[in-house]
Amino acid sequence: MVPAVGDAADLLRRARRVVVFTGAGMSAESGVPTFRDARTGLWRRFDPHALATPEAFDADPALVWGWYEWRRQLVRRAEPHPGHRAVAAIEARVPTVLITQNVDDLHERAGSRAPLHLHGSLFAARCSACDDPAPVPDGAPEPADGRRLPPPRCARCAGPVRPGVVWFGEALPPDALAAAVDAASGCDLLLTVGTSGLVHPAAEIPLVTARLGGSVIQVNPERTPLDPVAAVNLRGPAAEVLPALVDAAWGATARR
Ligand code: BJW
Ligand code: ZN
Repeated sequence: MVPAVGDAADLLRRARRVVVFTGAGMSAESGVPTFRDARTGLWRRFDPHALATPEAFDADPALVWGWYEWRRQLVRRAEPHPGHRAVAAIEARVPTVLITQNVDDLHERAGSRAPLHLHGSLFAARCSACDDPAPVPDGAPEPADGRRLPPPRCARCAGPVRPGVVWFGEALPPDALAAAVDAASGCDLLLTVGTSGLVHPAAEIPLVTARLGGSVIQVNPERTPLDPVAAVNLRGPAAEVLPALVDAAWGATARR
């Protein structure tokens, strides 16, 4: 059993309103790379300034679109793991709001109903000129990582279509952010999973709960800036710790 999982299970069992807040580490064991991990993070191999800013898209739309198409196809091949299903099991047991920074759809595919996607989605796209929603092409030829692929053109104004994700310097979707702050303010327990807690304003969500007297449980194999606000730090991988937590709270049948 993961050390301290019993303490965390007590908090979870007693909670009346829960927030689960996830980052890239949540999907790591499904084979989706994180951003900042020292050996495998995307930002070790790719420059965020050249790929994840509006200026980068304006300068080289085919480079940026090709990189996102590569990531989209990687996610399409990935499968949710037992940690994603454990989150859905928590939702089935306690009123829960799931807030994710992830742009993949693994929570949805594990049975979570309506995650708030603070940083958008790989499976949404819109015109970079007129903002009209645009379809995400299905079955595009897979570009190797770093290979250019010209973006589709907007049906209304022929502007280049961009990924529906939130880049550095861009505002988060206001409705999702407001709902997230609301949920973090009103919950008695927030479970933060697999985030480095470095990217703002999302990183402030667990702090909102802690400041208002709610409990924070953190699941992460590494130390993060959120360690001091967490009542319990569960140092292990999401795919192992989350099922162990649900089992300890309600028994193994809760995950079926
Ligand atoms: C495991 C595990 C396992 C591994 N199990 N765990 C205040 C202070 C300083 C800077 C700023 C500030 N406020 C704003 C800023 C600027 C900037 C920012 O935060 N910069 C910092 C990096 C310094 N923020 C912004 O620009 C934001 N916008 C903004 O502020 O707009 C203002 C505005 C207002 C009004 C009008 C206009 C503007 C936008 C931020 C957008 C972030 N976008 C990205 C890319 C999304 C698209 C894409 O996917 O390509 O979002 S960056 C990237 O980081 C991605 C992630 O969602 C985000 C967070 O990363 P995350 O999820 O925490 O991943 P990692 O890799 O950092 O950590 C993984 C963790 O998992 C680690 O801890 C591992 O140990 C752990 N782990 N395996 C459990 N198996
Ligand atoms: Zn357009």
